[in-house]
Amino acid sequence: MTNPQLVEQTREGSVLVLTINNPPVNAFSPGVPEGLKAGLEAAAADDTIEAVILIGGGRTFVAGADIKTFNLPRDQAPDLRGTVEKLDAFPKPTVAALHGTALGGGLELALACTYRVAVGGARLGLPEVKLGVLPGAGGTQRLPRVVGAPKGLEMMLSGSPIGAAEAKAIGLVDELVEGDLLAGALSFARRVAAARPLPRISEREVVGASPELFAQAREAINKTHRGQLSPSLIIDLAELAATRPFQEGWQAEAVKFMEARESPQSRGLRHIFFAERESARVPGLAKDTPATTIRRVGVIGAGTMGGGIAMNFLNVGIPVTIVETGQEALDRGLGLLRRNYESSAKKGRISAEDVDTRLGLLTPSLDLADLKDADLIIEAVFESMAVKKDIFTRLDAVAGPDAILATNTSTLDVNEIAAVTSRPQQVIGLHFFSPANVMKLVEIVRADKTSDSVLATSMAVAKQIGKVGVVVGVCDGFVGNRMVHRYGEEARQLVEEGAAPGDVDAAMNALGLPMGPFQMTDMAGLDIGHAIRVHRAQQRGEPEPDGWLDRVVKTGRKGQKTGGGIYDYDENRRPRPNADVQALIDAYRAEKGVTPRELTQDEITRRLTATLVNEGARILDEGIAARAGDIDVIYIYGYGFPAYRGGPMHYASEQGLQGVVDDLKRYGKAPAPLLERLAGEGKTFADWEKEPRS
Ligand code: T1G
Repeated sequence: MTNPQLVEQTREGSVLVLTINNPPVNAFSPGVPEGLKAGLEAAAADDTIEAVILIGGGRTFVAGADIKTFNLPRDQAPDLRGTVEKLDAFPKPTVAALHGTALGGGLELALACTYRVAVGGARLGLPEVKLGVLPGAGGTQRLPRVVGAPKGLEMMLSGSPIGAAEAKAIGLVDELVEGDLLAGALSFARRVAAARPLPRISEREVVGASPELFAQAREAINKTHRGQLSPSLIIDLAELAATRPFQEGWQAEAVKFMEARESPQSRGLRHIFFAERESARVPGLAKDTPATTIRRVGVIGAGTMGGGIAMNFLNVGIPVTIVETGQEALDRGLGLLRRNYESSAKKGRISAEDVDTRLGLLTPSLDLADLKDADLIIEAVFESMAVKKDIFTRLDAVAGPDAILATNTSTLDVNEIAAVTSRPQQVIGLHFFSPANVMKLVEIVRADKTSDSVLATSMAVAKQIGKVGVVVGVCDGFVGNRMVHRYGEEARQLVEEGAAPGDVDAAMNALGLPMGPFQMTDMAGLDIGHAIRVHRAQQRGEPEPDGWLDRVVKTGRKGQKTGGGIYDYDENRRPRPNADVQALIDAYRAEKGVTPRELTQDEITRRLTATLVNEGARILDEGIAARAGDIDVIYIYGYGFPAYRGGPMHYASEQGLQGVVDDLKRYGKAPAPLLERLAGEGKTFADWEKEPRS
């Protein structure tokens, strides 16, 4: 199938320009290889054509292979390797003209061209590792031949793009173009049209390689990419590029690419790639819903959360007025903010003038009335409904008529907060995760009366400050905290039955979570979790919780902040079991008449993941989350679930939902009705998402 409009041929004197038009990112979709093939054949057949330019139409060069085609059988996927081979063998100079992004297969196309020119804002990279695959169209063999083994490994293992200036400096780009890219590329092409022999990257040697380099790289990925497949394959291929002829590495790359592409890890990462973008589509919210521009932000509360939230806006140049109740708390908050920026500057993440610029946008205040000009006001005070209601009542009287009033509550009922104002349609929840200036996730809590415009503005603001905003409904704990509450309950139950806290954490570390439930609790503070459990018990008229962990809190061990909680910590904050805690657990089991038993890592992992998925299914059934992919995005970005597992819901679908139901029943838990139905029908959550909605 040739789709001529996907690749447009334009004659510019003795140069043929091939423009790839496949919006929005010129992915290498079906039709593109055919169009390029037709263009190259036309150029080869016409002696008056002396050179060929490849350029992207619209906002970018080719942003890579079309990820949507990864599930196609190999022979139906767009033939990127075949196109690269045609370019590499082409008898006339080819020039890749780069703007926007040349990523993955896009950069591989450019590397197969004779030359590369770019405008200053172009970015070049091989991000395949972020999708659990590897550069499969020559990148592992050509990049090291251009930039050397160390830089090639760094780019392929990090997946991070570099700018055009750096690319020029390391020889990845032959010329930087000022002004119009096509004009610059034409001028370059005419200059090199007669140059022979044509320089071919495939004929070059790799510099900077050594057995130590590859050994160090293998050592490093054990930390940076623990448990992942494609990084080690990339290192193997880079080593082949340095030690074997091009064709051998080229062939080996095709085999290893397919191995990676078929891996569950790549399926998980590709699921999240699309789920994250899908989560930006809010059911029932028209895509063109007007979002208002946020020019000034107010933050109430200068504690850890308030300060972190403020930083997000200061970082993108939006002025913030931050309000506290007393000068001491305000000064403490400002001091923390300054220290955070100065620490980033010391690490070279920002410049010294950034520190001053950002702090220069911050206005401290002790008076809510100073928020009258703010377009968005975010309350980030103590997690008490009474306190929040008081603040929103006072805010209602001082905030501008169109201001959005947001609460950062992590569990409380946003409808109840909205109800104390005269403008519930302008009230929303923006649940940031601590540390708020670092964690990418924001749960956008849509209250019953939140207007579409406020919702659309909140989604736009989340993107503007570099966050992943996921819309959730109002319930206790929304999505993430509601799931983690159940997960914590099950984790404590596992200990009650006989597992040591360290066993439970080790199981989840093995699954790929950087922190297991008890490591996480020790970091957050045991007293925080205890207070939430007490609050919930009071709300339900139940007796105060008195589980083994509640008893640990009462001994004064509150976690890392008191030097120890469930664990003791050495000078590197490595957790070690504490004998008194273990004795308390033993005594608790004896008091409950529990004879401790051995729990395998497999049982621990299955029970904890089943618990997460079961609560996730209930959340879907109640409409608190719109998609299982939204829950996966939340649990990856908010709670450290490994992206290469695709998130809890995708992971369970891959394992088979019937197994989850069986696990729940085996350990006495009631499967959520939706989970049981899907399992019974042999479906996955992705199938559920395709079901018509009533
Ligand atoms: N394939 C298919 N669709 C893609 C795509 C891709 N490579 N990249 C983006 N999209 C869609 C995306 O889903 C969204 O769709 C729309 O384009 C805009 O994307 C053989 C195997 C380029 C930096 O990993 O990093 O080449 O939601 O919202 O913020 O070696 O997209 O509108 O329906 O992200 O401006 C390697 C992935 C592939 C690049 C632009 N390439 N993309 O960011 O827009 S593997 C990548 C990005 C490969 C070869 C290997 C970003 C972007 P929708 P967006 P953006």
